[in-house]
Amino acid sequence: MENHFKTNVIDLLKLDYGKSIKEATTMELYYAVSKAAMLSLEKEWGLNRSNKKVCYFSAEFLVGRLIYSNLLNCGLFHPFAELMSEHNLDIRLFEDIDDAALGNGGLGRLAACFLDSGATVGITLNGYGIRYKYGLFKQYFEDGFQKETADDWQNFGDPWSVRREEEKVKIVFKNQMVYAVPYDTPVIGYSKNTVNTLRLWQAEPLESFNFELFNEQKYDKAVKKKNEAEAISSILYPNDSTDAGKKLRLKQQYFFASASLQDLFNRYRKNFGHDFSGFPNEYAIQLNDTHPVVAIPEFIRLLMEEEHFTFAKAFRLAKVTFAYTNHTVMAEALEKWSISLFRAVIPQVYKYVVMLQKALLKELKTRGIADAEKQAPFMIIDKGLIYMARLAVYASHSTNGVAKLHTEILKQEVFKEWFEIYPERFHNKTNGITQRRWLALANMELAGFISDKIGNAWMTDLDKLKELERFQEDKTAIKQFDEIKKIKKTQLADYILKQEGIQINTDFIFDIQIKRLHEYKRQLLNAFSIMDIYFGLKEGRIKEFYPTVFIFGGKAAPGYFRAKGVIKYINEIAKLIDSDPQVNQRMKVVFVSNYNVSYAEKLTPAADVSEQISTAGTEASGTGNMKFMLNGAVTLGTFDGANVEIVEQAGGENNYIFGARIEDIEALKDSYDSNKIYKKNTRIKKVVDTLIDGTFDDGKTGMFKELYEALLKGASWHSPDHYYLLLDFIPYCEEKLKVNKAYSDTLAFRRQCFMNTANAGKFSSDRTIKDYAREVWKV
Ligand code: GPQ
Repeated sequence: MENHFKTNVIDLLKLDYGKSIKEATTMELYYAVSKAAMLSLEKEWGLNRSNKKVCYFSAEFLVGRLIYSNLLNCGLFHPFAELMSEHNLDIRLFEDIDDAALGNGGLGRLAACFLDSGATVGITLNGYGIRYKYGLFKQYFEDGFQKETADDWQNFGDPWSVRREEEKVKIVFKNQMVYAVPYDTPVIGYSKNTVNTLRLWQAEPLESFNFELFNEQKYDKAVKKKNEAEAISSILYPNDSTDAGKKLRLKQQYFFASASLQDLFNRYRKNFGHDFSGFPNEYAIQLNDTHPVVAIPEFIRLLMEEEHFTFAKAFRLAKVTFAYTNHTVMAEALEKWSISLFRAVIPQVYKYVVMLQKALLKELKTRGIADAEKQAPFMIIDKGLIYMARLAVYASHSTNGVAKLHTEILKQEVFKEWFEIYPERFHNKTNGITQRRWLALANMELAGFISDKIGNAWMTDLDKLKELERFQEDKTAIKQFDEIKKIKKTQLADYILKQEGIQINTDFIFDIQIKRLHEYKRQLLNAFSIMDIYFGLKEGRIKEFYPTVFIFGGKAAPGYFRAKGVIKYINEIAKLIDSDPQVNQRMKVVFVSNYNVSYAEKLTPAADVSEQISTAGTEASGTGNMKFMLNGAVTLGTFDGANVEIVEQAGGENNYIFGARIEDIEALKDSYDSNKIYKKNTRIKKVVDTLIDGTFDDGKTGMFKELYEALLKGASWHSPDHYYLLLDFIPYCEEKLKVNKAYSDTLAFRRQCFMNTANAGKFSSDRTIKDYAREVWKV
């Protein structure tokens, strides 16, 4: 097989391009290597397994670059590396191939990690989503401002997918009918244990163009339907954790939900005819947040209209089939559709939402929840809106949060009343990450070190990392570990130089915050702390300071004015520090451009300090935090999301936790006064004032003033400083200096990092998937 692989690459190049390896372009080689790997799956892919199949419905799959992980999982990485070296080629040449960025951030990346784990642990877990023509926009900076360009990822071809023309289905909207055409990508488990499928739907017109209109020379009209159809799968909405309530978005959701269900129904009928009572024994459907929740009324509709089910029976089947994962407690992300919009797009489905609402009211009454006030938190339809999260809790058997703390908030606040009537439906499934991509591939040096010490069983059993603990007092081992970090820092520095044209000193501490730009994630707080250090150094208030580079990466939604203001502010700080000889040998700020999965694979292994500083109670889980931990960074963070569990595993003594906890915020929130803090504390005032005192220039956009006012005046939709930056400011700065100090004792600090790696076992998505399999999907 391995030998076949090499000759297949060569044959494919000849066949498709008439070229030898030497003559082939990177893209041609990419194509040939990918296709040769696909050929090796012939036996495994598409095996009809008789076990229960789990369908992961998600609007986002942030798979990143597939070629290296697929080669690894196919067991072809070695022959590939050999082939490259035989021809004097660098195995990294495919880094020129863009990521498939069919997701925004954590939610989409989680879906991708889950697919990897599902196939590796050997369950049938297939992904269903949308084949966006354009993924998440590409980001670049112009004078420190974020600019966006389209992500035309298919420009590089898509050798990993196969179009399944014969399995297309029709999707009906009120004023439109389109095809959903599936493109299948193999999801390859480690060692090809199992090969599952990621099925992404592409929207296409029923006919390419209208010949009659064409003959009448009405060319625009002739292609109008085509364009309107293709629009449905044209672009990924770039808003992370916010609900824009747009018509096209609802179309997208219904499009892939209905297509996926029709697909499952077609398959089911082939095997079992029209007796759908056994459907839940064959399929479990996991809804990734509310984006695919419209699948529930659609499921009921299909059963009633095509299989002549009664509502009661269809509803019962839906509940057994569906499970729902919630990924945020923030109100602005919990999707609500206006009834009028919903009916304007999919009137045929609305009917079934109304039936669900009626059934709900009836059930509430039998439970003695009769008056309007008590019913309010349950209402699926209320005051012109449809509440998708409530629909999901009501018409499924399982609702889960993504970290312990998050699940507690769901039970006690967001879905409090639901939890009271259905306690058995709620449970926690702490997120995880795949160690194949985030350690084996992203950090081969550390992976090699670990396997050297404890063997390579950790590749499929991450708890094995615990065995590293016996080396914690072994100075040679810790020094090796330190050396590896140095290598990763050097590699990152080289890459940043190449990508950004910015030089960084690898002797500096690498302090990294990479994630979507969001007020609740508080990149602005990080920026403030950097300004405080800047002033502290200049004033002589801070005497000892280990040189540090503060690295940021992340995209702001194009319409998110404040988030863009924060990017500009950080870029201004970078400029200020660079041009100040008094400090520029001791600190540096870099905002890398176009942060994505592949960039994360370079940044994460190089971090000394992982910044996880969201306001307590706002970050559902986080998964970047786990990637840093696994790669041996200490967490500088709040008691939020999965940080809590990271500290639980790796120990408070090996991490740096600061700031208000949920209870603290709860207790003071009614009397919170950011102005008082601002006026009283001169350090805080000095830093915050840089937003308005002319220290920085925002190019007359008013961005900085607006940030200032958000902190001190609030806005029509929120109170001043509603993410408590000023509250946590001083504790954060103190903790940051504590990490800084700890770093100067290299060995002791590296031991802390080492203990994080050794205790990261829990955060394998293999564990998460097994938990879902056992407790939710029953497979
Ligand atoms: N998350 Cl609701 C997203 O990335 N996008 C979203 O639209 C929503 C949530 C994240 C969440 O913010 C993180 O805390 C989680 O770790 C991640 O989902 C995966 O659960």
